[in-house]
Amino acid sequence: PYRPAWWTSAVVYQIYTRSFADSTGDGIGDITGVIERLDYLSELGVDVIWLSPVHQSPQHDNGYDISNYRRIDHLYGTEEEFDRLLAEVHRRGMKLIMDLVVNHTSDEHSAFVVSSSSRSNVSRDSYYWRDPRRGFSPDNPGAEPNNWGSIFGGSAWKYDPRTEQYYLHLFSPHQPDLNWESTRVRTRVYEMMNWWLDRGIDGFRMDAINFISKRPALPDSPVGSGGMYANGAPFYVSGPRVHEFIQEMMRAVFDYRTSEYLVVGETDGVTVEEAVLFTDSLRGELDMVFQFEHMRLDHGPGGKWDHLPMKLRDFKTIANRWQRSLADRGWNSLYLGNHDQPRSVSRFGDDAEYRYESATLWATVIHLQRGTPFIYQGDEIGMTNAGFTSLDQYRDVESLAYYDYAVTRGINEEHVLDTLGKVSRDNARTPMQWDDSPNAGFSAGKPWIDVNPNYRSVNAAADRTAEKSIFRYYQRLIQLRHESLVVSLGDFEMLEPNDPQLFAFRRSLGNEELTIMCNVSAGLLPVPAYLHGRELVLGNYGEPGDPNVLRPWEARVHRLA
Ligand code: TEU
Repeated sequence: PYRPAWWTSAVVYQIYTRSFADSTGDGIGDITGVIERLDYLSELGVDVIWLSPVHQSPQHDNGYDISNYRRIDHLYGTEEEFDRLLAEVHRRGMKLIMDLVVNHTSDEHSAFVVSSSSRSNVSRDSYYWRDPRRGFSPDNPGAEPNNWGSIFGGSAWKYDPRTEQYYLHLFSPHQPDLNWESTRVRTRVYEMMNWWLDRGIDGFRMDAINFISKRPALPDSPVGSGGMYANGAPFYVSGPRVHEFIQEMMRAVFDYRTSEYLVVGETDGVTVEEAVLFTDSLRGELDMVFQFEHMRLDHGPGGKWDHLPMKLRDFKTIANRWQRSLADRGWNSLYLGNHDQPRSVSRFGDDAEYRYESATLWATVIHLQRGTPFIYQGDEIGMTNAGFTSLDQYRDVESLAYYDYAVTRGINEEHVLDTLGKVSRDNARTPMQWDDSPNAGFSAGKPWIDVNPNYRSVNAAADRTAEKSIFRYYQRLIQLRHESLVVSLGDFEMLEPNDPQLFAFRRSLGNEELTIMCNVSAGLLPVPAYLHGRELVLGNYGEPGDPNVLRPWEARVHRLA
């Protein structure tokens, strides 16, 4: 008989360790800090914790540049503390998945140190090394092996005068791309994955995993070649051998394991067609993927830094397409935020007048679709964008690179800081706001990044005892998913697809049916007659309202009576 996978009714909580809880007073979140807060997560009701990288790293990209995959970085704690975390998570009936960052390593990883030491050594082809383009003198613009730009700005190639060749880095120069064409690389990755699963973790969040297969010729890209560098994405996003590599990985690592694991791929640029291939359980690839189409709706032609307001209709169109396309053969992850995105209540809601209402409305939209919801730390208490006003408050390699790029091209600084204030990844990386004590209870020392000054009113302690509690609302949503099959497995039908303010959809399974109605605006919204008069299962307004009208940012969940 068809037994739905365990994660169809699970909820995942992402911990960005560096900003979660500091137990030593050095201003940086750590593993013991996570252990001390596990009861909070149990009470929220989440099933899985996704822990952002705590592996040994020079921290150029806050741990997404790994120099030793089998060591915990001393910044975050000891091997014993990690094993204690794992035991404490399992003791509470939760699971722990880790980031797997294998599109690239740190440039301080021993494999890269050896690889870069000479033109011919056992590790040389573990990375992408290429000669300067003919006719150009090395380390000058145009000499790079192709015209690809790095996702963090500048060229995707760095020249190494020691061997007079360039190496490829889709991200920062401290993150050289691994050459997955090399069987030696793939074997070493699978061995490391097995080592972690043998240690007892419950799966992986696979970082940039759809970038690992590049078009072998690494050709110039015609896309966006107008600027200094082009967009190489057509030659590395979901590349020619990506499915072959992932199927080989899953066989090598999971074929002989019977526990219940979770494997989610971070696949920026993935299409629904590709996502079906990645998540169709008959193909033996991934359980689910993070797609990014709804994360680009407020990007103008110039990309993420060319910020413009999102149109709800576009969001609904994307949600409907992903729900319908993966309904039978695949599975969706459901998310609005993570450590790379601005805070969702500021980006999609109203973080001032209607912070509680809009945070709970968007949580309703995410948690009641078909898929596995991912909660980013702090979203369960409606944490907002950082409100930074000066450059020296920023830490993120991507944001600092953008500032340099923009200001050197003469864009006025005020506009650049305004854009960073809306878009920077640091918006989601300020310390978790636990209570109104100094540093929001995050640390007894000076935090590595400023605490949001609104912590005195926006914090877990205040929210949990508030009459309008976002935390308690999330608890109800999670409980609904645990209790009702129509939430985890029911069909999805978008309602009023063209309405610019109403986000309404129906879930149905057998004779069970839920209708979800959300007024994504600060105005009043008439409710279509056919949606009237059903039993209210959950709502984000305390007192029942006029059945004919939705109040500002009101979410209502009805069961067919
Ligand atoms: O992000 C990979 C990715 O898809 C990026 O385009 C990401 O969406 C971008 O940073 C947003 O502007 C992963 C990690 O989530 C990110 O934190 C790392 O910086 C990156 O890989 C490199 O490891």
